[in-house]
Amino acid sequence: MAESQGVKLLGFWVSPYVIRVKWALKLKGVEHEYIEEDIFNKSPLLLELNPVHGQVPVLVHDGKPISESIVILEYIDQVWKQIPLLPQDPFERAKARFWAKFAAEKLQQYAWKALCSRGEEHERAVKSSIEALEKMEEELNGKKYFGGDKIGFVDLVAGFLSYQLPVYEEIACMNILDSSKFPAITKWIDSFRNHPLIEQELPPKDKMLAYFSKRRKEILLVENQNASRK
Ligand SMILES: N[C@@H](CCC(=O)N[C@@H](CS)C(=O)NCC(=O)O)C(=O)O
Repeated sequence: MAESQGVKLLGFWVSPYVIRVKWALKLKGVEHEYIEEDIFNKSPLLLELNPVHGQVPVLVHDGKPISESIVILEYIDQVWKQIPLLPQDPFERAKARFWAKFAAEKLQQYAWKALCSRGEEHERAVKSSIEALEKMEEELNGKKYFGGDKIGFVDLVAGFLSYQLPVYEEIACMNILDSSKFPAITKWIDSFRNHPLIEQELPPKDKMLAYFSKRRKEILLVENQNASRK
């Protein structure tokens, strides 16, 4: 495939931002070279390619670097037109962008906060996660995927729910994704996770449990130290 020449992805194995880009490349059949980064000891290449944030993912296409996972997804969708991720209709497109933004900026952030906080802050974050999930449940109702019959833009952005949220729940002993309360999301998770191309890019659960338990401890420790300094 001529246009897929010179595609590189700088990533980090458990990053939900990276994984959504990997899924998009897989779904579209774009061959690429994957370069694993150590985000705790960033390479000169990463800092050169993403000098503003120094974060992964970075997609490099024909030598040009693109950062920010959602921007990358849109770029991929415009360059490799097969298996479209965003709808063609302008209104439906705007709606898909709206829900992707909601999943990334609300749900994902609340769930992370719920994992990495204690006490009232934790309770508030769990409540906000559940309320955000209720909105996603309503949006999904009746459809197999957020994108309709096929996996689309919103599915890729909300995909972290299917494999990271259960890990957060186990570590922080919390119940956000109650299947009786969220039947549509529960069904969606099942279809999404079991899609052969999605499944291939899911990090091993035991490795995620170990990684996020450690991150949570580190973040809570820093918060305790800051609180005792006040
Ligand atoms: N808004 C960015 C977030 C990317 C991000 O937070 N990446 C993390 C890995 S999960 C990272 O590179 N962290 C290193 C750092 O922030 O210094 C996106 O959507 O791509």
